[in-house]
Amino acid sequence: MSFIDAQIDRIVGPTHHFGGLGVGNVASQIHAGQVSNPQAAALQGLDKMRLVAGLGVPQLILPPQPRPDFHLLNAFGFTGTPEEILKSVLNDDPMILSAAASCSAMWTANAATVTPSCDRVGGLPVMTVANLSASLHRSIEAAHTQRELCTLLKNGVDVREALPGGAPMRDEGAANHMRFSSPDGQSGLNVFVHGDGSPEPQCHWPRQTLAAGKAIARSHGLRECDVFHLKQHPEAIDAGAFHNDVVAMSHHDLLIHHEFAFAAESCSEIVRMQSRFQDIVESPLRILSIRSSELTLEDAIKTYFFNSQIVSTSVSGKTTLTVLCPVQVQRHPAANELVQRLCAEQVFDDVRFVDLGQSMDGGGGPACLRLRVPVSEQELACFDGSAVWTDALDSDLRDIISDRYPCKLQLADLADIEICQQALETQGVLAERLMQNATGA
Ligand code: SUG
Repeated sequence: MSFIDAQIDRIVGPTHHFGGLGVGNVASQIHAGQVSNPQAAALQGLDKMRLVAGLGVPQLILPPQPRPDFHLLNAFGFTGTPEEILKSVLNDDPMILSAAASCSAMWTANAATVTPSCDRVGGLPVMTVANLSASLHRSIEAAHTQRELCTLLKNGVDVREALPGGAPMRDEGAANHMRFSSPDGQSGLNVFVHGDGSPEPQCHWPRQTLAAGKAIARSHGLRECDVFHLKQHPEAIDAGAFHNDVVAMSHHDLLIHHEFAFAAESCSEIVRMQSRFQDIVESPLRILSIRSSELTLEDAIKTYFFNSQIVSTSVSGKTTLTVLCPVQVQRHPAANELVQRLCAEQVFDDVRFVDLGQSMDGGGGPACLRLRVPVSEQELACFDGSAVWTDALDSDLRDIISDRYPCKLQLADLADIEICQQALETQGVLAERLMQNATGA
């Protein structure tokens, strides 16, 4: 049986704005307070989904999570009519308004950690929803994400609730998890990446803990010999690599990482990983460490080179690897040269450049915008059909977004009841259109 990576993306919501809320996230902080374009953000996301679906990769779509989240505002003591609540939260604590209206759930690589059935000692594929407890605006995603994933994946995947425990159990999902496998997706090794522990970064709080990675590995029933824990390089975290997928990309038997992605203490674990891979897959794990002389850490973070999205398709036994890079890579001489070199060396068969400017300004590139779920064909067939990308769905979603989304938004606009009501209604219209998809509308 072979396994293919289904990709789950989410439509960016109509309250997309630059709140500067991303912990240790340089792009989010640089763009804080700038005027956003929610309509462009949502259309850019759909462009990427269309590209991926067009390559023959299963593409699934989630609607935006409802924002602003009035339950959160009530829980923090803001009461009265919705209009009064919005005004008083803007006056008292604008950061809370920003968190309640954040569309950060668009970065689905942070939705969950996924274990396919073939990596487990027995049973269904399993997912643990990420608690995202390093930041307020992201921690409010988990409960809704769990309900959505349960509906989407029906009974085909055991979707587990987020780890309890708060800060000591900080978990950011698949952004800090890599899975290596044979080209048919079988025989997986699972690598969890954390940032805590000595030596600690000096400027930014590490978002993922070793304890969280260990808890997920245990509860997913992974074989101990196939689990590896790597530590992020503290300098990478300090430079703005708040997630591992900002400095490392992985697919099947390929790991491409910046030389400063992992702490020196992780070297022996990487050696153990290579040796285990060779034992079970009977071919080498291809590890390409990119030197700073080729691409500095700063430029890697600026261009999000390592956040490129790798997808593969297999036709008559021939696998084609396509890499979707942000246009920032194409525009940057060293990063562009690097991807062209990797194509010339046939590490990739093709490169496509995608303009995700609105997401990039919040610190999310192509790979942040998708959750990979390795599934067999039978498992995929059990998923909820309403989320499956189709031409007709794409076209209707674009119409709704073009008609109803604002093209300019700033934090103060989110205290406007009409803008918020329109946003909540639009999220309902998008969810409704997705639901009709199951019936082939
Ligand atoms: O968690 N940005 C997100 C970006 C997530 C990127 N995901 C991966 N690397 N997989 C974050 O920092 C910015 C929100 C704001 O600034 O309003 C934000 O949450």
